[in-house]
Amino acid sequence: APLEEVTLPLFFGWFLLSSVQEKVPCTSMDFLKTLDTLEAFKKHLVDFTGKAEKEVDLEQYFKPQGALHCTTKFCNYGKAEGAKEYAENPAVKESYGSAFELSLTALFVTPRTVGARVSLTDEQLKLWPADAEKEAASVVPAAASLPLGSRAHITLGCAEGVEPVQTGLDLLEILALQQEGQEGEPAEEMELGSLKYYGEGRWLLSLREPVCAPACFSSFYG
Ligand code: ACK
Repeated sequence: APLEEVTLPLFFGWFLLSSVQEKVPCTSMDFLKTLDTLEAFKKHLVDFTGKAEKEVDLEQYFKPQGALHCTTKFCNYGKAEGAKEYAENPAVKESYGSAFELSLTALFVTPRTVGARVSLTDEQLKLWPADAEKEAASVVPAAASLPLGSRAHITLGCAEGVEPVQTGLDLLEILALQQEGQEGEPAEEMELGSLKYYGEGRWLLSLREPVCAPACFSSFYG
């Protein structure tokens, strides 16, 4: 078989450059540190602990998941549907190894994951699989009608026993609620931006200043 048929990666994506591999987790830690001290958060603590009285240390609750990246296509070494087609897309081939600037526009937290929303430019959307949102429709039915790129995120941490694929699904859930017209319950004006609560332990912080994260478009074999 030709080499590329046997060497499809686990996934393609943008990998944050080392200059921001530290900065983004710091911003996230600052956010988590503040979040679990807020009265609004304590009021809904049962979402995280199952018990109202219990406390939670969000910095310990979420475990880091390795090098920060924004997945474009999960290929599973070629076993995922559309993996080969994606790898052969001329836009993907041309951009492979190139630098991009990702714009992080929100941070979100659920009892399962913490992540950053990535708002893709038109140029970046050329590398986004057409079915990335539709693929999630079995879990988040409204996802199929969300704009292309809605799922784009960086996983910052997962709760014990939670797989990182959950982060994008959690983001889609929140965006689906917004699309239905749920604006979220305003919870707090923070230095980083305004925090809203979407029920069931879902929190979204819209960043006042988007974080610009230089990243390299590449792939991960593991
Ligand atoms: O945090 P992530 O975006 O979620 O990065 C990891 C990466 O691939 C390696 O596991 C993502 N991932 C895993 N399974 C899937 C899937 N079925 N669809 C989309 N992304 C996935 C995971």
